[in-house]
Amino acid sequence: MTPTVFITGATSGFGEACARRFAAAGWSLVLTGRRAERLYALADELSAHTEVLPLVVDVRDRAAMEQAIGQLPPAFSTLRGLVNNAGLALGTAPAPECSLDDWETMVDTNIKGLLYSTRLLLPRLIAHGAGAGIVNLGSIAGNWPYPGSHVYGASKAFVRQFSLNLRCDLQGTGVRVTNLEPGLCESEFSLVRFAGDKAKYDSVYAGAQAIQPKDIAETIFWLLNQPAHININSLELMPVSQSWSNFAIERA
Ligand code: NDP
Ligand code: 8X3
Repeated sequence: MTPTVFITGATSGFGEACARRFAAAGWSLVLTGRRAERLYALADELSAHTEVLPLVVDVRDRAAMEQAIGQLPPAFSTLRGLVNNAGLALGTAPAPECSLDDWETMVDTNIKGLLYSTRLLLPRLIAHGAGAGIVNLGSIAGNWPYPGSHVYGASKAFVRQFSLNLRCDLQGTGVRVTNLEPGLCESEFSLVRFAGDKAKYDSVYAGAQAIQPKDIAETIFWLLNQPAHININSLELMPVSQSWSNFAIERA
């Protein structure tokens, strides 16, 4: 049977690269995103290689998610993979200067959106059984604190713990769960974070040899193709150019 992967946030970055990687291997795809034009263009292109179902849906909209997933055609009644990728960071200002709207958007997308897709798709993953897997996009920001990370990092810490907890509840179903925790990766992520400021975007990646979306796609493809008896619980990766820095001390 042709395996199917459901990828949230396939209109750019990791999600788009994943769609291309899985399509190249002949997997059927369900792709989501809000930017309809981009999503349909990608689906059209990849349809030459495999079956692709584009779903224009905002992961924050629970009713829309329920409707879109509830109406999946029978061909998608079992899923081999779910890549919970849709997500974003907004800003790097210190907490006292942040907008509550931005904080809510991160919680609604990175936490609640991921919960909706997970809960709504679990029956299809369980129906597949052995070999099925969920890859959640965590981040190094969920593992390590840094200034300006506040709600973004906390949302990814939620994703990490939710991923580990899910494993407990999925014991016996054959469904695997991995929390993938990348560091610096070059994508529109930083354009979104800096509200479209290209100069700031460029300064984040200048000379850093950041990880590329296709590197992440290759990692996710590898994760979902591990032997069915193996679960990679979490996987943190950084570009070689990135490491840790010292603790901050305010001196009198
Ligand atoms: P991009 O900005 O390139 O892609 C984000 C994707 O998420 C887009 O396809 C976007 O689609 C989708 N998305 C955002 N909000 C929503 C929403 N409300 N409903 C549906 N889709 C949404 O970023 P990346 O590919 O870099 O990031 C993907 C994931 O990886 C995120 O969860 C991010 O936090 C995480 N990550 C990124 C890192 C990096 O350095 N780039 C490092 C570690 C983790 P659309 O706008 O069309 O809806
Ligand atoms: C994105 C990585 O370091 O910008 O999740 O938070 S970082």
